[in-house]
Amino acid sequence: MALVSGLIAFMALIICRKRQEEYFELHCGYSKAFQDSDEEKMHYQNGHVSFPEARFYIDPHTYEDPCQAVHEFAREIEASRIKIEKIIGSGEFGEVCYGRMRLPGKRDVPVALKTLKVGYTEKQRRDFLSEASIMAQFDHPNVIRLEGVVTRSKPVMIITEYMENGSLDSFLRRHDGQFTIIQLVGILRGIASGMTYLSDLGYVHRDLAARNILVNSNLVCKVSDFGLSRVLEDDPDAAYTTTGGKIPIRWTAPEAIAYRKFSSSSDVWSYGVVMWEVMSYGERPYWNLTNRDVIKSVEEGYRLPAPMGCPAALHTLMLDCWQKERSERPRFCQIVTVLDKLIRNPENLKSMDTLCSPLMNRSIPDFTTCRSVNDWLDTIKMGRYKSHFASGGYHTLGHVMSMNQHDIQKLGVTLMGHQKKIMTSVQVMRAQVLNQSVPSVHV
Ligand code: ACK
Repeated sequence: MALVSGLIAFMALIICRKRQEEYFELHCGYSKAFQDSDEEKMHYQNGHVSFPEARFYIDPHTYEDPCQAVHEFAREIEASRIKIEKIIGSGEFGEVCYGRMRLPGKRDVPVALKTLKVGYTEKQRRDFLSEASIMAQFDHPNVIRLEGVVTRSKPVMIITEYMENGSLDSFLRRHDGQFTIIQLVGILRGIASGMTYLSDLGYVHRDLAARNILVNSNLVCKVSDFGLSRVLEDDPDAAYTTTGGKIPIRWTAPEAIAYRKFSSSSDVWSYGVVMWEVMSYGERPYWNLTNRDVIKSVEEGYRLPAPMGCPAALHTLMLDCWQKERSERPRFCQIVTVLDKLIRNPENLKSMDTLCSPLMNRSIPDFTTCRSVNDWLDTIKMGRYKSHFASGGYHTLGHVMSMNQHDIQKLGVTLMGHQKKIMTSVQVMRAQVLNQSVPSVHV
């Protein structure tokens, strides 16, 4: 009798626990990973509550009061500890500033301050702070770090680490051609590592693009721009689709555009576009094609060509990220592995031969239509070297076509990326003029 009643009590206990777990999963949107001891083990570290064994991030919108979420995850910082020094940009909710933060017993640190503009609605405040609730749950060297929030005084602020070089797209444009391929692969590796961490936590970014990656003074790249409503209210590249959603078309996977199937696999597609942005030093994906044409071209199977000087191995990885079938795309952890191998064996980055698709040929300018050396330099966006060519005595395209890499160096083109770009287009022009087949990958 004692054995039977013991067994019944034990089973009842198991059933109760299971029900409780199901309830939490259903109502709180997070799983057992966050129950039990994990909750007891949370502790504050920098601006975060840290979860030693966290497996999933908690969507703050599953809280009845999302403001409660922010206080649960993020540390409140007294406004008197912050000194705003200058405005560095603007976001959907207000200005972004540079400032300094001094915490008791610590040296002051540079910080970025996202402010909520005056006259906000309650919904705006909630949406604004939801980004902090999400960010506070992350702790990875390639994900922007939250220092804390100011909510008890105005302006309401989100305080993050300061990234000296700002967003990646404009950073690359400012430094066109100035990095080695290995440095660029290092940048890509960092972003893939941050995304591996986020996807492992079950976080789908939905707006991964070079403009949403920040770069610090050591060239470390960190994924930023979290939150849910910000997808995609504050993204100038987001456009309304026929289904009413606002989506950054050029960066978004076809299934996410067509029926809003956002997943880590659609983030991988966007990552492929980020790779392309990085290797082309911040070129606009699909150039001046309209959004409608981008959707149509991608649907028809066209893919972005390898940027000038981009190793074939990297373009192949991009093409893998742009597989139509999302299950065939690599996972972020696999992307990290591939990039690590390339960093360890840089000779694999030497080949420029890659697959060719019709859209790729579209990217080859027709140099036979260039009327002068200056015209040609403008076409390849190397107009800054006009005076170098003129003073080197290169006044005609015929003369230019006889150049080799050494001649280009002698003109004073010191950046390796620019030398390659110019040399490649000289080779292509030569082939076009001689009516030979053009090595598509080199352009
Ligand atoms: O390209 P930027 O200088 O980098 O301009 C934008 C601007 O604010 C609006 O978003 C910059 N920004 C945003 N967050 C940070 C940060 N944590 N550190 C440095 N700059 C930032 C971004």
